Amino acid sequence: MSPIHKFVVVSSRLPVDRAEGPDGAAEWRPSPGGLVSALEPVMRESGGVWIGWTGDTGPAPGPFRANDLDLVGIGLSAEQFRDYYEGFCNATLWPLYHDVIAPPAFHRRWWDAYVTVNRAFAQAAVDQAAPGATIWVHDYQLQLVPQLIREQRSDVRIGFFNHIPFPGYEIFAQLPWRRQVITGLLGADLLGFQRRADATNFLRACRRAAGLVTRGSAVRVGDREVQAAAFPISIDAEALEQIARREDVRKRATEIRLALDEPDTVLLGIDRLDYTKGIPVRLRAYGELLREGRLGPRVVLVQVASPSRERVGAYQVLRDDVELAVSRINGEHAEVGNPPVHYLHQAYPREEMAALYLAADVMLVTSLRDGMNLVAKEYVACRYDESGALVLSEFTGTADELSGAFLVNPHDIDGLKDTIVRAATISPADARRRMRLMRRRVREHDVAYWARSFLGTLERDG
Ligand code: GDG
Repeated sequence: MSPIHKFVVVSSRLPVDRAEGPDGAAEWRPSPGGLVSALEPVMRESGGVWIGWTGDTGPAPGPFRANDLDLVGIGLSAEQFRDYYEGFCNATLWPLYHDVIAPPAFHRRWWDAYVTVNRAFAQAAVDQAAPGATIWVHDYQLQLVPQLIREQRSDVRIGFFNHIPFPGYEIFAQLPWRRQVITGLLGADLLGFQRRADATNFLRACRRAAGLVTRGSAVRVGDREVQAAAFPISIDAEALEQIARREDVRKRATEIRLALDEPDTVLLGIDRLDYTKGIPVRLRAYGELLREGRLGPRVVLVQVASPSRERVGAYQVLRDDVELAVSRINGEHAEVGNPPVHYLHQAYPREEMAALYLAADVMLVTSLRDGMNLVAKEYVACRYDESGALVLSEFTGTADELSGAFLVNPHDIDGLKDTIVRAATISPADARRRMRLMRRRVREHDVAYWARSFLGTLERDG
């Protein structure tokens, strides 16, 4: 097939999941997310194509159409799944880039698999891109792809966006392949990060690991200049608010509070079950507050912990820790039919998530480290009546944007407890003032704004 696409998105996962249809044949179901809704208009306008992994170890489907999108599926063998995905992506890069909250493992075999898989993604992009095309590569799983494309194609513009933090140099320097990663990334014309601090960390790594010269946000690479800057990602705030305003969703929110026995205060946590999200510190603070009676008798915590990376060791340990903590709290404080923690290790449809956001008085986001944290923004988008309070970790990208939140250091349990109490006892007027501030930010800087500003900068300066 000749390369025909003027716009190519390369991300670890495709925006569809393979499922079994009613007749037993494979079919593709949309897995909607902010990224898809932001990029869909650009994809349609420019006849774009999306390259990504299908999410299983079946054979690669190659180019196909689903959901009105042109897609190219990359396959992973069982070995690549283990060494590249579970290994180098989830057990080396993820903990390293999140400030080594869990110890990263370094294995040469995993690195080799990372190189091989990155090559396959890069080749697919090269094959799909029309002359002069724009290629947008996403995230830490694909850091070598920009340079691997550049080696074959000098005619294309390449952008890269890192969804997770970029660590300080003292941490990044642990990576045995740090120079190769920097070189891989610098194949791009524009590198986007969530926060300015991430871009600064990256620029420092260019100087220290690769001996390059930087000036402001630019890195000189031979005769090219690469830009590194912050583009904080966001959500489709309008679409989510529309869901939250639906009558059936509002009714469901009322039902949830009824099912919880109409407490005075509903606290909510929604996270992938990941050690970066600070679920254990949240439970610790909540357990102590219950013991001290500081939240009153009619309080509940609903904690959705959606299953994630269940075969990786650190995630199994975390799950055990969280479930032990939950049952300790419930064991100590529950009355029959009335547990103080409702723990849900399940994934829910968007509507149920919106109903939960509507049902919660206080949203708890206590990540130890988080590139952005979209859950915080989703809560704000759903609170169209301007009520509710957000407790937000300083170590999220979102904290740079939402000045109306109650900011906390999640490592400081006493500080966290005090902040939860303040948020739970906020006056309606103060809540409104804070929520209004946050809602304005999330509405104006939505995911479409993010995509426009990244692609605009790539076209202009890249
Ligand atoms: C990475 C970075 C950065 C969760 N459970 C369910 C569900 N979710 C949705 C949430 C939200 C998304 O998943 C999670 O996004 P986060 O930003 O909170 O976190 P990560 O998954 O770690 O994402 C992060 C992000 O990339 C974007 O750049 O912000 O820092 O780590 O949208 O609503 N959605 C549904 N059911 C669930 O059970 N439908």
